[in-house]
Amino acid sequence: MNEKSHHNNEELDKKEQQLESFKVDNYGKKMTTNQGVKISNDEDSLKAGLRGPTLMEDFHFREKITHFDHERIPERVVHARGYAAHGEFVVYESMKEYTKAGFLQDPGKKTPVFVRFSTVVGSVGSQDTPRDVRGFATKFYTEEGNFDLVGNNIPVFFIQDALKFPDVIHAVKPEPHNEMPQAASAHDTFWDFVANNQETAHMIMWVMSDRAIPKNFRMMEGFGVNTFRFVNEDGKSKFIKFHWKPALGVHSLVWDESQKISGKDSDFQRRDLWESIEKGHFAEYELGVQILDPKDEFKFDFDILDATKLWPEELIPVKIVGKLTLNRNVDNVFAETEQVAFHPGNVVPGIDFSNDPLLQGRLFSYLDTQLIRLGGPNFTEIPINRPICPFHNNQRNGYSRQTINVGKVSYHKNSLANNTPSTSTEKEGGFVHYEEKVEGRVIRGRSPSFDDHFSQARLFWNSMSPPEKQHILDAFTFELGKVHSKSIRQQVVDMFVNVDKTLATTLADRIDVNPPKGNHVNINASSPALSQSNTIKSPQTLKVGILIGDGFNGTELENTINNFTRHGIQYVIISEKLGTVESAQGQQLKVNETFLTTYPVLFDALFVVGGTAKDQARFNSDMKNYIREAFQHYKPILVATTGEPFMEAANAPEAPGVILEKDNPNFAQDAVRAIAEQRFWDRDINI
Ligand code: HDE
Repeated sequence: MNEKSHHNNEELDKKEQQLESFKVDNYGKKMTTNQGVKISNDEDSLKAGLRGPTLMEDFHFREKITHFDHERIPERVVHARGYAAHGEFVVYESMKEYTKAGFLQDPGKKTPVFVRFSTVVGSVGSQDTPRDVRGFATKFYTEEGNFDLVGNNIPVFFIQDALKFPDVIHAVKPEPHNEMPQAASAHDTFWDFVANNQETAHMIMWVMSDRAIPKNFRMMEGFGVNTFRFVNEDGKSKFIKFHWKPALGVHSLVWDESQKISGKDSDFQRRDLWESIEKGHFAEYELGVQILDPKDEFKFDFDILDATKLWPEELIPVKIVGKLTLNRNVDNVFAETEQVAFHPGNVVPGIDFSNDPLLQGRLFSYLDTQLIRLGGPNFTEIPINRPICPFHNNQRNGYSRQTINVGKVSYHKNSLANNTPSTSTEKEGGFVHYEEKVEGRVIRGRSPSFDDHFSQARLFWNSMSPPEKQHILDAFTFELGKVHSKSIRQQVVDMFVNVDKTLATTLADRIDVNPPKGNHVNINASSPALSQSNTIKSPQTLKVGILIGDGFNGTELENTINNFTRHGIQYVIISEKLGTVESAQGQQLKVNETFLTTYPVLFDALFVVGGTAKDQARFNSDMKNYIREAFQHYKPILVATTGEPFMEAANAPEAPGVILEKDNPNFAQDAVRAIAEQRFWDRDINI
């Protein structure tokens, strides 16, 4: 059994057991070719003479090199860079009233899941922290077949009709003539698309907000985006939207930080997920659904089939259904994460589609893309994609078929096999599509109910806290500052005046275009659920960098570290060199990182302890740089009595979120509270 497993001695769950049967461990084995022939020499190719040419008959060489030459498969056309983990989903409360989906019937029922997180734009080797949408795709291995919830961390989308998907992606990907910039929307073609396709307005507000630079995968929401249906045993249907709510709240990076992380640790978010799971800090999210009775379909000032609109939670509450826990890392990233094939069309009885034209197009695209990416129709046989329930049909052959179907019947209906495999009635669990009444003329067009592109964009803007608004303005300024075409910059300003006049006017001034004419749409409503300032704040799993030299106060430090551990806070000891540092009282402390191997952007907070060092001048300068960087990213900075002189040297004044230990009987609580707060936006960072 996999040593990393979370199960200890419990029975392996079904999916894990299934995967187990495909695992191969080479440890201690003899090396062979793929034909099973034992290999005598794996260093030298077969030659005519020791200094002569290599021979064609070297089958070992040919097999090894050929296999290597074919190791790559096409990366996903979007969401190429991703990272995944296994876990389980547990139902809190029966959803029987709304859906007959088997995995949602019984409180406590567990379903194995596989979740892949991703960025959208960058290629597979790009960095983890660009400004981008994050994918949040979940495969539920239910007993009635696989259900895939293929979502994003932003609840709306750029476009309303799937026919435009290639256009938005072509516009945002690196520009074709020079393949730049990688994993970035800050370039002409993207903003040209935005200004000329104004249905993008709402999504752009989200992409310019802190949502597009999440701190890590564990601290972001997920959304199904498209409208789906629940259907219950009586055939009654409701419209629904899916949500994932992270247990640790929604938290983001700051832009300068996220750019620096791209260089200092381009694997930042995958590392966070991997290490958290290895340490037993499992990622947790609650599944929620917004449920809408079809009789209310036309009650709102937006169309519920329009994927550029969200359903404000204050109007349609999110009902919490169950909990997702990611608790096991993959064994092999290619076999599992790269080969997993998600598809919003993978549904089970009780879940069905709506006529959302974006969803309808997706229902074609995912299956189509798997065929090219995974090399034919047999990708459902790849271990990570197999359902845990039995599967039988008359599909046969194709590239790399694994199943050896026995018998001569591969057609329906038949008498030779007693007309099996046989279909199932609805009562027996057969999937029967919801019988929605549809009427209309064949028409290539869009419903006028999709026409309003700005009301919800403004609702989002109205819902932001002042620092969040500032970040949005700064993001627009950054992105458009990199757009060379003045005409595009002007078009964007003229577009976003519809969302907010001050935003567009300030932006115009910053990017050298004319102030916009006109005014924003007349919407004053806001939705508090959209602001991250209202999110959960917990110190759990946050990481403190302890900056330390020799001669620190051992008791003080021990108390603080013990207090961190009590609150689930992690810490890393950073000093001038690897080895140990020694307290004034003679205690030794192991150093985990040096000023050179890590960087303040990789921590949630700093604890400035200070001390003496071999190269004091260098130490002082490193301390100063670390403190200034964390200070400018609004992070909590805790200061031991021995650390105060370093704060002065860094010109980091007493400011919100700077917590001094000296003469402070409440230091322990203050420190934990500050760490949980994560950012102190009211700090003046212009030091
Ligand atoms: Fe996707 N999308 N998408 N998408 N999408 C793909 O499928 C597509 C959309 C999402 O980790 C592709 O296997 C179209 C919305 C995620 O493997 C492709 C449209 C949402 C992932 C595809 C959309 C998503 C994908 C590329 C417009 C949020 C990664 C590789 C109608 C609800 C899944 C692949 C993973 C991947 C098509 C829009 C989420 C090409 C045509 C909206 C999370 O099939």
